[in-house]
Amino acid sequence: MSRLVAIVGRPNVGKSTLFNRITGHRHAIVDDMSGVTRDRHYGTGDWNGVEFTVVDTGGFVPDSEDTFEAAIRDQVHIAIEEAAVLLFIVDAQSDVHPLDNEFAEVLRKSKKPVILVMDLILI
Ligand SMILES: Nc1nc2c(ncn2[C@@H]2O[C@H](COP(=O)(O)OP(=O)(O)OP(=O)(O)O)[C@@H](O)[C@H]2O)c(=O)[nH]1
Ligand SMILES: [Mg+2]
Repeated sequence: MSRLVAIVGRPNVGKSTLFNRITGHRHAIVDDMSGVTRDRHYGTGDWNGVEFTVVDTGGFVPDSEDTFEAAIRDQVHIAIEEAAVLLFIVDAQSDVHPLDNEFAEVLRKSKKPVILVMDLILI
């Protein structure tokens, strides 16, 4: 899978909304409730005629013992590993969240190129 772009971030910051916007479909479930996306979810985007694969991931919660959150974490690590570039989504309507800081550390360790995406104003 070439040119893989992974959409990552803490829960409920608009990752699936951006995924749907990039792919032009509404395949990813968007909801007010956090923890809605639990699996990796692939789609295709196009940037000026260049096709790329994009993956939506669940919200990353470090160190949680919740079974679902732990499973989501595993999925996010796989997506980070296979991606060429990471879109780190944060909610610009709120202050920097402690989970953003902790997740930033995970991204730094990955040594992958990271693009910070904030204030989506998509809808
Ligand atoms: N106003 C506004 N609301 C947004 C925007 N992006 C997402 N939302 C809303 O924020 C909520 C969460 O959006 P999702 O796209 O499901 O967020 P997510 O990061 O995929 O959430 P999880 O999969 O649970 O981690 C939904 O109610 C969206 O409608 C935006 O750009 N502006
Ligand atoms: Mg989601």
